[in-house]
Amino acid sequence: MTNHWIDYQHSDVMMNIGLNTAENHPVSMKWIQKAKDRGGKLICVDPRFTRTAAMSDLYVPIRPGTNLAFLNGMIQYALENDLVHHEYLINYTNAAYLVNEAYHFEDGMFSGARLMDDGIGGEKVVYDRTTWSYQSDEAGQVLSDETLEDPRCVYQLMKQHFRRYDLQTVSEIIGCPLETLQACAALFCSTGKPEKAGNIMYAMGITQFTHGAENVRAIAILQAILGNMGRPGGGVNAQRGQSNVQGSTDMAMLYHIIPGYMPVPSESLHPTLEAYHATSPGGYWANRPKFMNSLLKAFWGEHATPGNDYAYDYLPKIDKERSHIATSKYMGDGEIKGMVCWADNPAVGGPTAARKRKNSAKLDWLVSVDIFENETATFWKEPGVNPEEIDTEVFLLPAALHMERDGSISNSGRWIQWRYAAGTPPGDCHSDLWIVDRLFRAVRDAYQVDGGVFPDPILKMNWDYGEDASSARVAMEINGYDTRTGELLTSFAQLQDDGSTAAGCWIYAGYYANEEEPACQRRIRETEGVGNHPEWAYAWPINRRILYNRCSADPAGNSWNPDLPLFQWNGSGWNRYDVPDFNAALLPEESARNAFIMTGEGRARLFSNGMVEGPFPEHYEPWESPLANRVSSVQFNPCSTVWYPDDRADYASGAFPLVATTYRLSEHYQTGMMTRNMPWLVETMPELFVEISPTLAADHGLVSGDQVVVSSQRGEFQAPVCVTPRVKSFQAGGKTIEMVGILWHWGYAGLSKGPVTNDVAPSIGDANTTIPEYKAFLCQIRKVV
Ligand SMILES: Nc1nc2c(c(=O)[nH]1)N[C@H]1C(S)=C(S)[C@@H](COP(=O)(O)OP(=O)(O)OC[C@H]3O[C@@H](n4cnc5c(=O)[nH]c(N)nc54)[C@H](O)[C@@H]3O)O[C@H]1N2
Ligand SMILES: Nc1nc2c(c(=O)[nH]1)N[C@H]1C(S)=C(S)[C@@H](COP(=O)(O)OP(=O)(O)OC[C@H]3O[C@@H](n4cnc5c(=O)[nH]c(N)nc54)[C@H](O)[C@@H]3O)O[C@H]1N2
Ligand SMILES: [Mo]
Repeated sequence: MTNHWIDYQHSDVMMNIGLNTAENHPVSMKWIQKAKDRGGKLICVDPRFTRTAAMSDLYVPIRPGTNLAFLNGMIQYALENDLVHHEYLINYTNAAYLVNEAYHFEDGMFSGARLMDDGIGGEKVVYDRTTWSYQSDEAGQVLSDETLEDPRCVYQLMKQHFRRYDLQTVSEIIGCPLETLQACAALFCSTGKPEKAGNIMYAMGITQFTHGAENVRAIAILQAILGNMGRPGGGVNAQRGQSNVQGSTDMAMLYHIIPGYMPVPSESLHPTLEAYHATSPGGYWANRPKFMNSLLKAFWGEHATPGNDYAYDYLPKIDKERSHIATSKYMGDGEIKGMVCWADNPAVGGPTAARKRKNSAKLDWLVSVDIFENETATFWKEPGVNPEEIDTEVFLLPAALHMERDGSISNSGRWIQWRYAAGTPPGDCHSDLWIVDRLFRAVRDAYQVDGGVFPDPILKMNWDYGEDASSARVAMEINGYDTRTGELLTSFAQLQDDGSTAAGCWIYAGYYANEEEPACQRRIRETEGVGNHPEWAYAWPINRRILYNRCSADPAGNSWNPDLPLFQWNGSGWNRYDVPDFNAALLPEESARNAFIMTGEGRARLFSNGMVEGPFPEHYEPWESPLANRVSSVQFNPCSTVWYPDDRADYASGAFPLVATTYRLSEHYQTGMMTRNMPWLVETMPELFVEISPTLAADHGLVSGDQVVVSSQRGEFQAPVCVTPRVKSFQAGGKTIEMVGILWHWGYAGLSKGPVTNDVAPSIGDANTTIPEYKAFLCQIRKVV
């Protein structure tokens, strides 16, 4: 999130897209309501009429998997009707920059396309991104045209690219009436006025697609051209999911990053520390060697020295893709022998989950660290499976609940807040920290006694958190310290690359700086200002509440919205309500040149070489779709890896004519372990069901409560139907397309049991992140008689 929940109250228009705020993030609804009370408008873009839709001023139905056509349509509308924020565009984005003459786009493909081996026996498009660059003069200075008239400037290339996404075309792709789309575009693009702020919030209905990352990028572009970034009430706001998923992502839960969003070192790209540092991007990232060397110092302490490249060789290097989908595949191939499933239940939550359970049987051992005995831990006794045929040894380590331990939690708005234990765990249960500490020490002891192929990374690890693993000691290590004095750091600006500092996660530097009263434990409410509450908890980085906040004021330093000043230049300095995301010692005109400090050019990138599929977002259909791509001959994301080619249904066969999408209920949580074991929640929502429209029900002779089998190319399950007008068919591409809404909270463990619906979901993912395409695939239903 660039902003935070409380900041929603300042939005003039809020777009809730691919997200069901009212049911899945109910607390944030309070701040949406506050904005509405002040005259703000809420738009809800969703295939279903959700409870969020019921609260909105405008509901926009959308065929699952077509967000990019919709968002590109919004961008096109803003460009075509000149609703962009001009001064912002010229000063804070790369709109005026001239692009390499060799860059081009034709029929769904960008320049540089090459068909390459995908590493698993197939092929995919991997772009050579050389032409996705700027023109520069002999001195290396980027050329630009502030009149925005040069045909090679980003702005003109954008106009060319997005021209194909007129609202009529978009309406035919996404299945939303043209008038609704026009009303939506006019309302949201009204925030292009300098004094107005628009906020886009999203979640899984944006990301869970083969082109999910491009959806997010399109949101960023739309927000940049309307001048909505860095402003109170604006921003690109991902409403994060699991409690502390923000914190765990910051700490490198994802396979392709290490703490603080640095890339995981790869064997081929970064064989040495020097090679790793050489790939540091420009902008503020030029400081990455300081963050990295400090991280290595935190890991290996006195053993990390300039002489051994700060023990860089101890850090494991990635060899190939290790995403969720990939890992399960390699497990099935017999390459992976053991798995630790820590607070994870892939037997229910993973795509094509039956295959994941089958692949688990190939493991020699499986450890489940969990508060319940979930489906993953009991895969060997799933109904229909014979335990005698499974050799996997399964260990269950009982964990403590979050209420039974202390530590920090980072919320969607990046606020790191400390929690205190409210009880002690029962029986043999222990906190996850206690378990990981004991596990590490046991492994270290084993290495000490038995030796091993490469014991140094374990034996020399800087690991001492006390007998019972103190979370405060871990927090201080993450916060960072001076390695000579042990003094805690107060800011990441203090980090050095010479071994004099250590820090477990550079963006967290300062959150635990004062041991007596750590910033993340503060609870002081703000009495004036814009609701940033700077002394309540600690927002990373450096307690900054709104990112890119130089953009809240014009180049001269005047707040775009005088009624809501975040930064206002007073002639000699800034009146401020936030920590500057820019060099506040400079004159306003100077800092304005570097308003997006993390990018090399200091500007928001409307044209970028950062994504694998292209410099501009382009609509492709989901992997399985009922329609041919309307805007090009490229059917689905050509850069996605196809892990299981035989898993794809051919729409033309007629076997799977319906579109499936999956989503959540308020009463249940994820794979259901934490809610299907609660009698009162089971009582409120006792069993699985699927939702269909009255018209589809009529086609199949179904009424609510009838049992159906839902099938896909990959599997099937049985459930009762709920016939509801919340679900409607779509008129798109000259067809009537019906949808089946699938919940995925059930499994064969726990108090309330039901089929694992993810058995029908496809194991294909986004080309940048490999998040599975859970939200749009083909299926069929048949009545059980
Ligand atoms: N009660 C409850 N709360 C939760 C959770 C839970 O399981 N239960 N899970 C938590 C977690 S981990 C997460 S990640 C978040 C997820 O939060 P959300 O993203 O809100 O969760 P979903 O219900 O999966 O999906 C949101 C909406 O996307 C819509 N959708 C499907 N396809 C499309 C599409 O193509 N375009 C658009 N625009 N919308 C589409 C669905 O109809 C659905 O209403 O919720 C968190 N909060
Ligand atoms: N079809 C479909 N599938 C989806 C999604 C979708 O929208 N559609 N959404 C995806 C998303 S966004 C997510 S986040 C995943 C979620 O997938 P999972 O993370 O696998 O699902 P959870 O049910 O949250 O399971 C986590 C496990 O953690 C355990 N647990 C809870 N608290 C603790 C604790 O303090 N310590 C330990 N050790 N264990 C604990 C729970 O008992 C549970 O067994 O599912 C994904 N799957
Ligand atoms: Mo999630």
